[in-house]
Amino acid sequence: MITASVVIYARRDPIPHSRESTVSNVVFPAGFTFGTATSAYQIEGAVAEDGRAPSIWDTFSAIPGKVATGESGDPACDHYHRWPEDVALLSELGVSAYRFSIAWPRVQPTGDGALNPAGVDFYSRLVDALLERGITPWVTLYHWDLPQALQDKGGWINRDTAYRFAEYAGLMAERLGDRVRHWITLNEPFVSATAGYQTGRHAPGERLGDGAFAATHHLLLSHGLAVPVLRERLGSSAQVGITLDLSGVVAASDSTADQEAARRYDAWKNRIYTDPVLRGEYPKDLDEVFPQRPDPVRDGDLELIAAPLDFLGINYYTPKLVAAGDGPAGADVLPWRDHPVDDMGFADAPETFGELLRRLVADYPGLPPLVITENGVGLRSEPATTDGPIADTARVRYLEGHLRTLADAIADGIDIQGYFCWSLLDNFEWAHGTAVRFGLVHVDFTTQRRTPKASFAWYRDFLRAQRAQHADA
Ligand code: IFM
Repeated sequence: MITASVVIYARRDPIPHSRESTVSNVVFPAGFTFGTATSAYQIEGAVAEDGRAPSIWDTFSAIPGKVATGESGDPACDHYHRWPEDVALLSELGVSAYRFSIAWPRVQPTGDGALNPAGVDFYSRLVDALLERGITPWVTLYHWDLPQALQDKGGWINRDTAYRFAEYAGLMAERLGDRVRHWITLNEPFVSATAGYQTGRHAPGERLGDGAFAATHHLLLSHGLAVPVLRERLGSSAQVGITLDLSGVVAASDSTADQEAARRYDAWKNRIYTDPVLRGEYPKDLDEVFPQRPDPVRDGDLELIAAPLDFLGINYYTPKLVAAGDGPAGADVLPWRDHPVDDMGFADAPETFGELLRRLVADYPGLPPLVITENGVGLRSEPATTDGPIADTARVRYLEGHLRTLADAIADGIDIQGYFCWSLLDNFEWAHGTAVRFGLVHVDFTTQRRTPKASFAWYRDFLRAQRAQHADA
């Protein structure tokens, strides 16, 4: 009998959804971090400049048909050249923090050996510019852009990649640790492992079936190896965490088949990551999810993976409605029933976010403080060009609802310390190319013109109101 989970097994009636909800009168705790987030491959471009070597995403997106629009991450938002403009936008937005990732192949082109000074300088300048404007940098070390040279040796299927990652993490801590206190090892290892090595939807495009579990384990191991290295190089004031993408899971019906599928999907999507990181063990139903898996787990690995964290990063977007089927873990994800935002499959269902947070607290005693490291909505319907601010009211409503839910969770005593909206800019949305837009700022990918959307103004005003309420207190 599996008891621990963050899943909602029961079939539910449509979730009541208050359209009147507003966060304008909610005061988050003093010192709460409000930010926005991006990742290197999705915004930087300049993939062949200043010594950067190819990543798995350069290789993958060059294969016809892998990215729906035929694009790659070059130039994306050309942030490598336009970063001063983007830092100015962050400043205008009024965020207290900015989460960005380091492109491993820019700073250590082959994933081994000495750093590339030109690549490191780029991030060093960015960090300085943020600090000058009073914006705290939060660095993610791995957001999916593995050096191709490491993939040529097996990528995350090869245990050695985990050791290479810990070495890279230590080198970056040496270079930026005098100014950066907040470090995230991995972004969404679930996506790296399953989309990259099980379903093949993402780079490197492998379809290894249950063999993908080796990638899962080596990603988690890389995190476990990097944590003590970061602590040793950064000292006691460092804040070190990992970011997991977690979903509320709802069974599509009361049938035993759908209930069991929801449980397996929850293991595959959530618990294969939360259980090792927070408890030092894989879930008991792992055999059902990866029955033919290799066994890459060695003595001592799980102790490393469960090293205490300063925070757990959570990326939350949309709940999953799950039925028995032919997909991974014997489960299929159906379209969410209520409040679809558009045809991208996102649901504006903030209550499921609150349920997820509460279940985490219930299932994992000693849970570290939580930071929402991504939350936002992707829209296919936004235009490629614009003459003025786009009225993205669906995004504003989504953000409002999720922030309200967060405030309620904090009021209930859940230790949540930060929130990062995904994303500052429309960007390269992986296999969707630039066809799906997540930004608070519209990017015209032909001219690279940036135009803040209505959601930018809304978030800016919300942040101003938070500051004013604290100033008055
Ligand atoms: O764009 C991605 C990001 O890279 C990781 N989290 C989910 C986002 C939206 O799909």
